[in-house]
Amino acid sequence: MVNGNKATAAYNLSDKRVWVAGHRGLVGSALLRRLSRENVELLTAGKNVLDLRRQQDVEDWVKREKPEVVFVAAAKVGGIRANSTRPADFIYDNLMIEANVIHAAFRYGVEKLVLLGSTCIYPKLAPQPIPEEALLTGPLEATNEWYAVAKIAGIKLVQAYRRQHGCDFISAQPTNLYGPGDNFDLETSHVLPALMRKAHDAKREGASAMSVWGTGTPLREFLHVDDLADALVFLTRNFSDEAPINVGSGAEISIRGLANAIRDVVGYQGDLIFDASKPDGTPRKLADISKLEGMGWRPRIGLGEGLASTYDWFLANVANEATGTVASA
Ligand code: GFB
Repeated sequence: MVNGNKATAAYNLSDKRVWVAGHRGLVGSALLRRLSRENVELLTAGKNVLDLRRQQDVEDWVKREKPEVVFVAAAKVGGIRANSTRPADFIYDNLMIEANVIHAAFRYGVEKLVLLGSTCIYPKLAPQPIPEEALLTGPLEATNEWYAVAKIAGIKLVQAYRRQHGCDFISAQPTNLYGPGDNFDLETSHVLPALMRKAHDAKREGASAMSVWGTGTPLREFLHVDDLADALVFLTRNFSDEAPINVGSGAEISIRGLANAIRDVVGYQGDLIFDASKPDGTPRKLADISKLEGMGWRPRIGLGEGLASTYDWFLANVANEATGTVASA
């Protein structure tokens, strides 16, 4: 049993039955890779087996499979365009997944649950770098408020089940993620895989330029998903508190800077054309990771190394497919 706002002693993961909900997504697949190095029994359920938006199905599955640890890595995710154009999917799917998994975890005695949030939960004009205390202190960024509201509800569910039922549930807020298993579909993806695909296609087609949405001035922080997975295992062991905790790389780059770095990795020498008819979104989003660093965890994969290995993964797994979509985690 835990107090609502008090950290407890280290949690022992050894020999536990660990369910990674959303194991085919960017985060879930990284968690499987990371957890394969631990002495745990991994549980997964594909979308064809279990629809996490259906409460009874989720309760039946948790009752039967008896996970002791749960990672809620399942979510409807996407880039700025997908968030803006499919608000109902983003709020409904995420609310249902979180509520169903968290409630079932409570009912069937899950020992530890880790909910994945996002730094877009913070106000559009939050102080930078953004401390966890900025939550609910101002209006959200309009392009992703539906997703953000659902993720804030998830944080509140975690807090409520801690306070009322003493559950050892926590929530982590990752910054913008990338890596193997990402979604490279130009309509629904985040910026990093989108620009990688655009640079790759432009090089292959001999195009003189590639398009970059917005003005190129927004600043973003990127974290390799293998670093995130490592941080999540660390937090499972060492963190028990109702307050959210940020997970980031601590380094930010402009969208123009990112586009240039991607051109270098891909070997594309054409121009960048900035399409100001597309939204910039929030001007800056750098997470304050001093709380996590203060506990002794540090990111290891720099952006240059991460872009190179992600491009290798793209070449091996996606480049020759028609669309390369992995639409939701
Ligand atoms: O990654 P992204 O789609 O989402 O866009 P957010 C980041 C920035 O890159 C925006 C620009 O300024 C985009 O206009 N950008 C430039 C592009 N070219 C492209 C392109 O080809 N594709 C895309 N997608 N962007 C998301 C939220 O916000 O962050 C999600 O919508 C989530 O809910 C995620 O929280 C982490 O960083 O703006």
